[in-house]
Amino acid sequence: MISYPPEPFRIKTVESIQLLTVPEREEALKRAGYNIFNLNSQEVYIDLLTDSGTGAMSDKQWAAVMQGDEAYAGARSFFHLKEAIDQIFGFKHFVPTHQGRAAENILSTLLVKPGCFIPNNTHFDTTQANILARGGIPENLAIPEAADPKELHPFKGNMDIEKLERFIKEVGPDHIPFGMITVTNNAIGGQPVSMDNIRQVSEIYSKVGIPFFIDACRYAENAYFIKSRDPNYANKSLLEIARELFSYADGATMSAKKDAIVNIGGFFAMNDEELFLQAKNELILREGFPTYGGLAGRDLDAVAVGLKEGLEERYLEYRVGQVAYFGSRLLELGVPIVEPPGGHAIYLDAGRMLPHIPRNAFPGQSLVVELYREGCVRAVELGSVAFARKDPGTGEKIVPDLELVRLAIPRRVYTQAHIDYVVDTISRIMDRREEIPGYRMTYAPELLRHFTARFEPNI
Ligand code: P70
Repeated sequence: MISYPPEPFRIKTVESIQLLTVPEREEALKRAGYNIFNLNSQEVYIDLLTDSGTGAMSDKQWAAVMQGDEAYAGARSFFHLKEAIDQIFGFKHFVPTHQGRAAENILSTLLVKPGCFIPNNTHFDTTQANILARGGIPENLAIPEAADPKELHPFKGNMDIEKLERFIKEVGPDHIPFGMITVTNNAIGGQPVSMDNIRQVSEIYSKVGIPFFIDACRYAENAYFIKSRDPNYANKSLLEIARELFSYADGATMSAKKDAIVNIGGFFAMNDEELFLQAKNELILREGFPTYGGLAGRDLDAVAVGLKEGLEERYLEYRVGQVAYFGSRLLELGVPIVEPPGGHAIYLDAGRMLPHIPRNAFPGQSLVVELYREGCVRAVELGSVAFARKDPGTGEKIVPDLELVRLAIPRRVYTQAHIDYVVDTISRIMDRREEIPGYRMTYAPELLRHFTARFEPNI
């Protein structure tokens, strides 16, 4: 078993959590239509649904909140955020947004035309949906290793360079209004992208004049992996690594709810002046004035401080170490997970864990239900429920390579004892896994259906 550095912080405020009885959990599941998004958080003991907006803010962030400037225009808070974004990201312009998907919405509204293609290593749920909602076609071009949960590639989030070049040739650069890359690659295991890969992707896009945007939610965890896995960057600071990473792009969409450790916030950054002017107009229409963008001034201040804290090396060593510890404990028990563990979560391979459940009976969904039933633990399905979709061109059904269940670790929230509790829960599920039923979907919306679908056991 590996160990990880103790928390580089101490706990100042606590929030109590409670463990429901098994019959109470059963009741809650039925009422929720077997979709854990429909549970009340009071009904959950360890909540690993997401690492988004669920982190614990620091005393410095709370102090910054108290200093928020709530002026409608030109607030001091905006300039605090600008200073942090200038320092870390280095793009010429940005607009604050209330969260990541609002940035994606602006980008898609301005640039996606029906029938165009948007390549990415792997699109995550809201990126994919925002592109589809505007009639675009999201294209996933991750390296083949990404589809093999046992492949120990150090930068498994990479884009397949040859596939990207071929794809651009095939559809033509005129049909690609922009290209993306997601750091870390969330959909396939929170896996990092290497600096070399980002540089190569950037060169390919810029050769043919395609603007390149980074989906930057977990850029700090990605920077930490680059430092620890690429000897060329071992002696660089994380700030230097982040700055180099963004220097290859024309802009970024950011959900500050991840690596900026806030409960709400995001931004859309870019170098292009014309795009900035259009983004500001779109922002005013839907989010708010360009110096607050759908947030309160105090939120902007919390993001400004959080961006810097999220990039601290001692914190990231603990953070990535905690996830690695969780993964190593599960591997010891023979639990099939995506290897190596990523930056923010452990992904159970439900397809391998529950081989008796066919894909059309949603093994991932089934495992999510069992985690709650067995341990009052909440996780999320990232398989055929979250990612299956119709190809807008051919109408063919596209299913993801893997049936995954993600146990995301909120930042600075849970201790090793909490992780150990979840490991014990999973171990008990392993012991009775043959008896676990599949599910039938009784309500299935077209886009982002994992959030609202309903299910019935399919026994
Ligand atoms: C998550 C949440 C958000 C996200 C992301 C990437 C790579 C953009 C966004 C959008 C979404 C989620 C999934 C399951 C359960 C709860 C929440 N990811 N790009 O947990 O950002 O949420 O701020 O609009 O991961 O991974 P935002």
